[in-house]
Formats: sequence, structure tokens, C-alpha cells
Amino acid sequence: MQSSSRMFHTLLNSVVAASAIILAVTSSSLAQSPSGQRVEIVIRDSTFEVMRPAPFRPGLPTVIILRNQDIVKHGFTSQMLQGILVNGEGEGVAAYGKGMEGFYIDPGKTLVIRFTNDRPGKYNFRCDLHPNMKGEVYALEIPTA
Ligand SMILES: [Cu+2]
Repeated sequence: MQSSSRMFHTLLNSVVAASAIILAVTSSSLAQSPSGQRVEIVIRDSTFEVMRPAPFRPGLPTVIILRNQDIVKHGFTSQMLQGILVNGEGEGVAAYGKGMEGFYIDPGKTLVIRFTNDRPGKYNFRCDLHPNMKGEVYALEIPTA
């Protein structure tokens, strides 16, 4: 009885220590602002550039802001949008729903995509018009103390 209680304590201590380390590593690189978590991506010369790359936290509302600075249309599609409610908005037009495969952004335009992704992991995104255009973002769990 006594030994099992001690073992429980030891286990609990190591769990606390482990989550403290994870918190220390990830919280410094997390992109969070009072307005929620945003990921800003600029498209330039047929390349996706993630501004201030940082993982976002699953389970919280997330905003992706996509700016197309090229003179050609580009696409944005990702597994991260599949099977969940997604809101895409730009130039006074908004699309909302589940099962959206992706979006197109006209030259010089900005698209705002809102969603809440509950699944942590690495997510690739790409432009289906230009097979070389690819990028990635991370959704990472942050343990609460
Ligand atoms: Cu493209």
C-alpha cells in the first residue's frame, strides 16, 4: 500500500516535469496575439512565404491570411481544412462550409480563412495550379499547468 502510493507520487512528479519542459520549449515560439492565433502567408514569385513561422494550437480559432502579390492567380489547398467547418472571405465574398478542398486567390488580392482544427500535426499546403508551390504549418498541443 505504502509502496504503491510512493510510486504514484514519483509518476506524478515526472509527468509534471515533462509538461513543464514541453511548455518552455513551445510557448516561446507560439504565434499568439490578443486577437487570436493568426498565420500570415504571402505569395510572391510563385512561392508561399509563411511570415514569422510558428506552430498554432489545435482546438482554438485560427485565421490564415493569404496575400497574393503576384500577377497571376494562385490556389490554396490543404489537408488541414478537410472535414471541418471552414470560412473563406475576400473581396466582399464569403464561403462557409464543410468539405472545402481549397480556394483561389486572384492577383493582388487577400483571402482570409477561418477554422478550428482539433488535430495536432504537420500540415502541408499547396497551390493546385502550380505543382512546385508548397508550404507547411504545424499544429501543436501546449499542455496547461
Ligand atoms: Cu500558384
